[in-house]
Amino acid sequence: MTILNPKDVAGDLAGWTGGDDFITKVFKFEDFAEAFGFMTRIAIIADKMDHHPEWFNVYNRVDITLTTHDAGGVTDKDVTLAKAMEKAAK
Ligand code: H2B
Repeated sequence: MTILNPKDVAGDLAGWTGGDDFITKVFKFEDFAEAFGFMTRIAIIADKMDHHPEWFNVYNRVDITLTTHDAGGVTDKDVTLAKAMEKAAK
C-alpha cells in the first residue's frame, strides 16, 4: 500500500488535519442520537471495508483518527473512509 502525506491528504478534505501518520477531525452533531447514528452508519461501512476508525465519542461530539495500521501511515483507505464520513455527517 502506498503511504500518502497526511498533510496533503487533509488539505483536500474540509476540516481534517494531518498528523505524523494519521488524519483527524472532530465532528459535532445536534445531540447524542445524531452522533451515534453517524457512528452506526460508519461502523457498517468500515466493517465492509475491513478498515476501522479510531474514535472517541462524548454526547454530540465524535473525535476521529484515521490511519492504516497495516501500512504504518495514511493510505487511500483512509481517504475513502474520510469521504464516507463527510457524506454520512450531512
Ligand atoms: N483498520 C485500520 N484502520 N487499519 C488497518 O490496518 C486495519 C483495520 N486492518 N481494520 C484490518 C482491520 C486487519 O487488522 C484485518 C485483519 O484485516
